[in-house]
Amino acid sequence: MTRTLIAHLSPLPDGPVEVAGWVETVRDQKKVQFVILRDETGAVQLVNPATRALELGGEAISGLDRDASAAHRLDERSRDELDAQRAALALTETIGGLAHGTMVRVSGELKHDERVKLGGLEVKIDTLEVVSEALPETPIAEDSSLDKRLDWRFLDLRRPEANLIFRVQTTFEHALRSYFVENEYIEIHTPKLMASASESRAELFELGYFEGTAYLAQSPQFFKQMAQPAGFGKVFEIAPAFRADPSFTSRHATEFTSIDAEISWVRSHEDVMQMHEQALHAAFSAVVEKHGAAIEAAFGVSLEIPALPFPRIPLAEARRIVAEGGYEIPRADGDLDPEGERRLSAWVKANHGHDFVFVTDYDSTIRPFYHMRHEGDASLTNSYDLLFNGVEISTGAQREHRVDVLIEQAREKGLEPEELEFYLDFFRYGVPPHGGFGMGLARVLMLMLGLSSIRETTYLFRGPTRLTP
Ligand code: AMO
Repeated sequence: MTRTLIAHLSPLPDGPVEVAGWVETVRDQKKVQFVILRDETGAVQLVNPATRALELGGEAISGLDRDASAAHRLDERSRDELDAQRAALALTETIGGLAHGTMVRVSGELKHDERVKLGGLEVKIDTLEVVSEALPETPIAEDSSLDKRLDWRFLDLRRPEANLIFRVQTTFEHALRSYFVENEYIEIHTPKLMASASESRAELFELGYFEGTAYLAQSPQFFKQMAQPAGFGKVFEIAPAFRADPSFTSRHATEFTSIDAEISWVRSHEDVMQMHEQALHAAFSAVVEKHGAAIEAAFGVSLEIPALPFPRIPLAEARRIVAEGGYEIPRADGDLDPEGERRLSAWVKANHGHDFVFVTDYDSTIRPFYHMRHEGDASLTNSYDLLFNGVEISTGAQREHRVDVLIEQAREKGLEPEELEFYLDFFRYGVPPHGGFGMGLARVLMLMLGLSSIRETTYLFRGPTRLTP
């Protein structure tokens, strides 16, 4: 018989089934034993009516074990019955000794019974095979700290809520990929070993590379832009990015999955935002449809499909809104800080009923050299940040594609054009105007599910003091 996933038991008729998974709890009531068995899809109650085994089998077997000739005299029927009793007794003993986490394979009789709280069904155990034993003491409990849970991430991930996070991630990523593929984007895989920085130099991981030095890619920025003069038109990538960021906030990791897109022939950052919000709309629709009810049950979040278009607010106005709300951001001409982002999002929710907001037209002083500046006002850029439920999840922009302007802007930011020659070459042989965005996957999931840290929504978190497991 093949194994049935626990979530697939419910529609089956009463009858023989095989299930496999790990033991969550054992309730040994002596006259009857209950095991809660869990697999990747759910949990089911197993029952062993042990009474018979203990009362009949125990005595008869021990009697016969003492008197071998009596056993020999038994007729075939009695011997079969005795074997069955032996097996039942062994089963009862095995169940009594099962530690939490033990992996078992079970065959038994499925029975629908409305009185069973867990899913209205149970499986009466015929055979139970211990496939892999667990140590008796589990190193983490429900109330363990997040850090301790991360030490034992493989056990932590057995929680149904953790499992759900990564099912949601799968659906979200799949839907984004489908959006891109349906809209004729090309998927690219850019190298994560680089000869230079692509974002801030301060957050660069350096490593020995044969006789020289290499850097871990902070973003596919340069290479997704390269696809524009390469004539690819529209590209996307979902891949790791690395930042030597020493901060311990709930939203920063040293390695994270970045969702990047870049498209040709944009007229401004508005075209990028439209593509960005449509992709998110498609991905949220898929998540709400597939997991809306489970997310509500597990996290108490009633996830909504974000209405199109998302609100757009220029940074200067965002600063005003936050200031009028009584909060002073650390630098009046700087970016919003986390508290400023929270306040702006709350204002947007109250005034536009939206969980997302594009903050647009950042000052060129706080944007990288490759962002295109406003025509006629070089102090502002054709760029945006996307906030979701009070936190930045993405940065996007139209890029500067005129090589002379690009060189000038690089110099202004203290970068030597010689270091960027390979990148600058992209702009010397014909390049369409273009733009794109980068978005942190774990941040989107954290905010979508109302969780407090990207450590929960990253399969294996990497931070300044965490390189294991
Ligand atoms: P930026 O540096 O703003 O832009 O990054 C884009 C998005 O990536 C996520 N992110 C992070 N997530 C976890 N830990 C980190 N340390 C971390 N750093 C960034 C955030 C952020 O909004 N090249 C540009 C994008 C572009 O213009 O296309 C860039 O990397 O969600």
